[in-house]
Amino acid sequence: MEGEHFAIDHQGLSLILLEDWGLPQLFLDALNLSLEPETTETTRIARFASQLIFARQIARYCLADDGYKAYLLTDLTIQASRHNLAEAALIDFVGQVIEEWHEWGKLIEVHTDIQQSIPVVSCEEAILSGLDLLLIDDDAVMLTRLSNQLTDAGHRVGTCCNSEAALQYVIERQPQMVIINGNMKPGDGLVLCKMLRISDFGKNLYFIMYGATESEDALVEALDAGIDAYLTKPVSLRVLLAHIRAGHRIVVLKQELEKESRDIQHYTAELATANRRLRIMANTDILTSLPNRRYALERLAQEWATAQRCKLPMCVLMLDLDHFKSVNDTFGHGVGDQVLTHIAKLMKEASRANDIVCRLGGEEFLIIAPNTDGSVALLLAERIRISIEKNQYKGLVQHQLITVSIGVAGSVGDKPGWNELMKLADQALYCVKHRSRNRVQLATI
Ligand code: GH3
Ligand code: MG
Ligand code: MG
Repeated sequence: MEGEHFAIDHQGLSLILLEDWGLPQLFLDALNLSLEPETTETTRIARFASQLIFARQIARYCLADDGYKAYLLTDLTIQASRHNLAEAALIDFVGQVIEEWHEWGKLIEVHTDIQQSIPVVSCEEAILSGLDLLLIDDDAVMLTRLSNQLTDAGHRVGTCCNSEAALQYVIERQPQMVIINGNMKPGDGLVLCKMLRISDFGKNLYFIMYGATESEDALVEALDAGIDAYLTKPVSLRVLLAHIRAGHRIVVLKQELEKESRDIQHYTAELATANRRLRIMANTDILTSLPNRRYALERLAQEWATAQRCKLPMCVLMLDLDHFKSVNDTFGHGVGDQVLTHIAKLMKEASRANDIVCRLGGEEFLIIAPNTDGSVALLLAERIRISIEKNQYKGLVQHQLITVSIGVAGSVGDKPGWNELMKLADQALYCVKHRSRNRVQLATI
């Protein structure tokens, strides 16, 4: 299209511009060569060109979303091994490139949050762009003739003269279709086909076999071994090309199906993450980030059941801030919120790792203390009370100290139940509030 309208395409234009800007000829030649189908040359320019191809592949990988990355990785790993880069080193290197690219993006104000997904190639487009074929025949004349004919028909053709070489080729180059002479060493082609069919990369290959035999048994054996189409010799090029086109449609459909399945996996993973986030949100108090009432009650029931099963003591602490209303009345609700967050942090810091600090609502908190008897729970409560008294929120000028009242209740054996335990801690708290405030009290059963 570019060529039709402007008599030059963007690649040709880039080369002219680079030349105009004084890029040395060696670089221009390598760049030019890197835009051609890959060669097996080993000249300095060809090696440089192959590095540019590799760099382009890395760039594509860096821009890809997770699904496309998985799709590109196999090819990238093969390329990396050609450049003596092991897979682990490649992953490290690519990670570093992505990181630096984001940093550069910030510096030069270029958006780097690009996520390209696998380009969908329609059947027609794919057929027009030709296939990567592997041709296997021990007859060198046949191999050359067919290979030339298929190349002329627009395909990229690799050739092998035995099944060992073919196996190696398939593993390294992953062609889309294999065309094999069924009359090489007896059974050779079928063994190769069976072997590839059980591998991940071989199961999607399209196999065409041609051979001299016309027997029904041989045909059935070939199809059972995983061959997709069988042609009898002499092979008509027209019929072979028609089979390749039919096979190509299947190859493309399989690729599309695989992409869909990868997309589904991707969305399922995203959904699972979203569900987990939702679950966390449903159990978390938005102001203090502590577990909320819903979580507190569920967890209390669980911890109580564990304590019963393991015959361990456990305690709960009910905490209520003293005269908190006056903070809101004096400084406003916003400051009140900040004080609540500050105190939640103090409670968490003064508790042990196993204690579960929750916000029940308003200025009321609950701490579940597993494997803790009453005397230890009283020490914990006192530590929290003192911490809140000592570490006042800065900014409450000329306000009475913010303090907390705490009721503690414990259970040993199966009495009292977890409901009762909460009620007892609440009653102990009520007693503190009525007698004085800024105290802790253990409930009596
Ligand atoms: P007492 O010592 O008897 O517990 O007195 P108090 O003022 O703490 O208790 P009361 O139950 O009368 O008032 C609790 C106050 O807590 C009322 C409300 O303004 C405040 N409060 C409850 N939830 C929030 C909140 O999410 N943010 C803020 N800023 N204040 C809250
Ligand atoms: Mg209250
Ligand atoms: Mg209160």
